[in-house]
Amino acid sequence: MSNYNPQPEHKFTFGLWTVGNIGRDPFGNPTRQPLSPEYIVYKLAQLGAYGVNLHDNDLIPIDATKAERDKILRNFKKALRDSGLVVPMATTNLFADPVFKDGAFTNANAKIRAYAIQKTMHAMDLGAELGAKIYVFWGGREGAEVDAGMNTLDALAYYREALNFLAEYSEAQGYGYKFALEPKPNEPRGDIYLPVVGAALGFIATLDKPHLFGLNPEFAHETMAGLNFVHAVAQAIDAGKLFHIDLNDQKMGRFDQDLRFGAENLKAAFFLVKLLEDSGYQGPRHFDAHALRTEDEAGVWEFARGCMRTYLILKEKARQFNQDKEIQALIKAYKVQDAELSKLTRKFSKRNAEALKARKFNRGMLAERGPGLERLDQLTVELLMGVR
Ligand code: GCO
Ligand code: MN
Ligand code: MN
Repeated sequence: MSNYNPQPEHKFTFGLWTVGNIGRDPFGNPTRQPLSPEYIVYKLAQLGAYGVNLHDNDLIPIDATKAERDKILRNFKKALRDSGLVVPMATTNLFADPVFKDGAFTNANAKIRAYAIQKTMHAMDLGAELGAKIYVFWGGREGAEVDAGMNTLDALAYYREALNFLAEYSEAQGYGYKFALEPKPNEPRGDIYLPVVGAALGFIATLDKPHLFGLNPEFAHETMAGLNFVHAVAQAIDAGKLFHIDLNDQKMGRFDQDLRFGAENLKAAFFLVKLLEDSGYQGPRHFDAHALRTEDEAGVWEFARGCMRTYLILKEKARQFNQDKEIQALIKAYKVQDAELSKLTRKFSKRNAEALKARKFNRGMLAERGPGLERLDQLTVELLMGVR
């Protein structure tokens, strides 16, 4: 693995919309030509990716006729067959069309809510036809700039209704989807509902079929909110809810930058890769990012190669970290063990509680010891800088 060449077994995926990003921003026109879905599929396969993901309208224009849809789908499926790429995840574009300007599932207009559910059923049909087993809900327009109109409790009730409906639809059709909610604090809405991983986890518990729902956390999104993405992912894993992941990078507190994985917060990227690898996460490693607007097509493929290469380099660094004798000795010393006390605190019983209450602790002595984090962190940094 020393050449860090991506292979399908690494399960790297990209969205059609990521490498296909044409470099439009709120202030400027596109800087790149659109690439056809088939071309993207062949290029990604050449680079060693495992799969490609899509919104319904990345592939099928929103106004396509049945005949147009069938033709596009035939060509796309041929590209998948020829290249060996798979489609593990599908999703719905519920944000681009002006009809969704005030929300889709949470729109105040019952007609628009119904249309959003209808559009999602069609998109689920499409995803299932392409073999997708993970279905992402990114509620980009589910939010508000002002709270005068929508009562947030109503919005949450509408959201729940839609997700419950669609979960039943998936089961009735035998699609076997696992649904992954993707939280984001803001952009394009001033405030988006279910803004962070914890909020989505709490909401899932209120759904009819919570076991079908999990998370699709994105590096950039928690980071925009100034939160620790690695901690958020750990919480999703701990809850058995990490169904998918959007890898990219981001400066804290900025607009959604969707930078190349590892471009900005290398240390956080390292601990994220280590968490994913150590925890045995089996899902796709999806890069939801795009090349800088400054780049031409060559830059796009450099970007894609870079995301995968950085992941593999960090995976190798995680392996080194786990095998580094000095680092592991410091971690061992950091985690002070006490078998007798752990036995008391592991599970409540009257006896344990009484024994614990009777114990004398030397608080002063306990507080005196430095846990050695400066050395441990410096060794981590040196390992990452390649001098260990
Ligand atoms: C964003 C989002 C989107 C979603 C995508 C899939 O950039 O704000 O991450 O890219 O991931 O629409 O639902
Ligand atoms: Mn994003
Ligand atoms: Mn995303």
